[in-house]
Amino acid sequence: MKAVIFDLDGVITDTAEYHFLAWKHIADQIHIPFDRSFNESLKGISREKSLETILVHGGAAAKYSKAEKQALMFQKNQHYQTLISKLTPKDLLPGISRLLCELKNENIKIALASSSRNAPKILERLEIIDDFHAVVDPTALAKGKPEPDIFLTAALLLGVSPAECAAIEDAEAGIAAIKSAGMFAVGVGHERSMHAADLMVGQTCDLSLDLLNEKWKQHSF
Ligand code: B16
Ligand code: MG
Repeated sequence: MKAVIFDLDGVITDTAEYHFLAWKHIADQIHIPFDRSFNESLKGISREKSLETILVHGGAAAKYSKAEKQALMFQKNQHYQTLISKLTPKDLLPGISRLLCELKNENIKIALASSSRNAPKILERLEIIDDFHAVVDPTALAKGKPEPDIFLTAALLLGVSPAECAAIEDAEAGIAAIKSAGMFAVGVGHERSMHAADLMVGQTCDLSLDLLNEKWKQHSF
C-alpha cells in the first residue's frame, strides 16, 4: 500500500450533515419531502446531480428552467458555505488526525477525492491541507462517482498505480467508484450501503494504519 485516498464528507469531517441541512432548506421551500433517509442517496454525488435527484423525487423534474435550477443550487451553496465557515480542527472526525499522522510517519502518500467544490476551503478550515500530496479538482472530471475517474486521477497525481492504493468512503457511490478503479475499498458506516467494500468499519475512530495493513495483506487483487 503506497497511498491512501480519502473522501471528505462523512470520512474526514461530518459535512454530510451540513449538506443535509442546506438541501432540506431548499426542499422545504419548493415543497418536496426530504428526510435523512432520502439524503443518503445524495452522498458523494455532485451538486447538479443532487438537485436533479431531489426534483425527480418530488415529481418536479420538468418544473424548473435551467436558470431556476442554477438559482436553487446557488442558494444551497450559500447556505452550505455559511455552515462550513464555522468549521475548526475540532470538527475532524475521531481518529482521522491520528490516521493522517500514522500515514505521514510511514511516508504513505495522501490524496483527497471529494466531489465537493468546497473541499479545499474545508481542508483549510480543518488545518490539514498541508497533509495532502494531491487534491483532485472535481470540476475537471468527465464523470463523477460512481464512475472511477476521481480515484484514478488521484492515483495519477500521486504517481502510483491504482493497485497500490487504498481509498476510504462513506457512500455507496464512492465504494462503487473505488472498486471500479481497481483499488482496495474501505467503507465507513452501515453495512447496508457498504457491502461492496473490502474492509468495513463502523466509525472513523476504528481506522488505523495497522488495520489497513493487516486487511491489505489478506486481500488478493
Ligand atoms: P459541493 P464527498 C460530496 O462530497 C458530498 O457527499 C455530496 O453530498 C455533495 O453534493 C458533493 O460533495 C458536492 O459538494 O456542493 O460542495 O460541490 O462525499 O465526495 O467528499
Ligand atoms: Mg462522502
